[in-house]
Amino acid sequence: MIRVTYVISMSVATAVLVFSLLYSVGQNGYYLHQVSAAKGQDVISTTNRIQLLSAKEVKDGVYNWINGSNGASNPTLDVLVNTKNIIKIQNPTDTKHELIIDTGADTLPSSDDIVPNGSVQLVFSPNMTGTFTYHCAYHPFTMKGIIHVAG
Ligand SMILES: [Cu+2]
Repeated sequence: MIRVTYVISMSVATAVLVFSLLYSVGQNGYYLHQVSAAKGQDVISTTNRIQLLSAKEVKDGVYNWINGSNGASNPTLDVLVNTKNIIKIQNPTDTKHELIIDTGADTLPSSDDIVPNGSVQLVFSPNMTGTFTYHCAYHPFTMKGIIHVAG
């Protein structure tokens, strides 16, 4: 895991995005999805926490998520509350995948489709701590794990 810390000085008096998704799809550019927002918070520093995830065909037609740093299958993801947690996902397989985080929100944080040989960055900024699950939309029984949101 690579941890990049930098300070953003922002005077956001009106609205702070607390659940937001920012992801890039290959060379196609960036998309911003706002899932929910809270008012009246000032963000004076942000720690970016970067995790690497990859899809892998572990046997014929069976896929797992793999920790890009240590190779663990369907790893537990550790993210921080009120933080831009960047999950970089690579898909070297020949089928598409979609990472979905089961937060219980009306709109679940999602990578959208990650095409074969594609890569996506999912930026997950949770506003509450807790333990959630994540899964692949296409392989929910073999590509799934736990995500901890710590304070
Ligand atoms: Cu999948």
